[in-house]
Amino acid sequence: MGVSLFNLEGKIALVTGSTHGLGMAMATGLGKAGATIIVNGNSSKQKIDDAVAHYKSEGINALGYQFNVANEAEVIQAIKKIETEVGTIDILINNAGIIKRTPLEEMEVADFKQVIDIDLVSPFIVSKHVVKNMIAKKEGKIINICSMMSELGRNTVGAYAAAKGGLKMLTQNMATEWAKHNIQVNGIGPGYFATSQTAPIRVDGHPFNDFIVNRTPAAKWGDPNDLQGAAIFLSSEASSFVNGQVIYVDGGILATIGKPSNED
Ligand code: GCO
Repeated sequence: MGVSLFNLEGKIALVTGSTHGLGMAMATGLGKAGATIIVNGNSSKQKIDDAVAHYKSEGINALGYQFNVANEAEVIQAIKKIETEVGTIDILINNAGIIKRTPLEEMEVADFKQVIDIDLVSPFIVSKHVVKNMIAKKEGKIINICSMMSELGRNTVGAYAAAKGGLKMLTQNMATEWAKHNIQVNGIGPGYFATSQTAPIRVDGHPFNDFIVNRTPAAKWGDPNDLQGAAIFLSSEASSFVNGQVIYVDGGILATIGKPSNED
């Protein structure tokens, strides 16, 4: 018992969407706990190479693989390549995702479907192909990045809420089906964090910026590094009997009804 409980030495972790933002923050946490990081993005090779260089500058062993998590053929090819060149994946964090902020009555069906495809179907696709070797090894960790919108609705993010609500239930079903293989599947639900994804609603003076600070008992936006502890916990021996749970790292948003703006 003790420090080895959280030690990820010798583990290989694939974090989708880990060239920036929350994915990079969580992958950095796993890397500093000893894991080798498989960096993924669907962007340019240069962006992935730059991200790998950043991880290495932090003393983290990292390798980059460009593939689109929504394209099953690309996923199959990439996982085969990773398993050949690096080794079987011990930890999978399904982080890659998009958001489209449009009132439902104005949203194009194609846009709605794209959000569902990337935020809900892709974690299924990647998990389906990574879990094969986890089942063979009788060991594995899968973490799905959920959201406040796994529990709550908000104006203009209906497609995203549908996807993230579904991802919470998919997490519970993956846990149900794969726990017998000593594979723990859980979720992390970030609150509101200062990232490029929230930049448009976080600018000073934006009504949403003030709203979130007031709605969050910790009275601030989260720092992406605040997610590292939950990611390490759910990737390590410390969570070997935790299945199907979503850990909300939200500064207390889901714990409260909120307060009037003139109240401290
Ligand atoms: C929004 C935000 C949220 C956060 C996060 C909250 O528009 O409401 O972008 O979706 O990004 O998902 O958990």
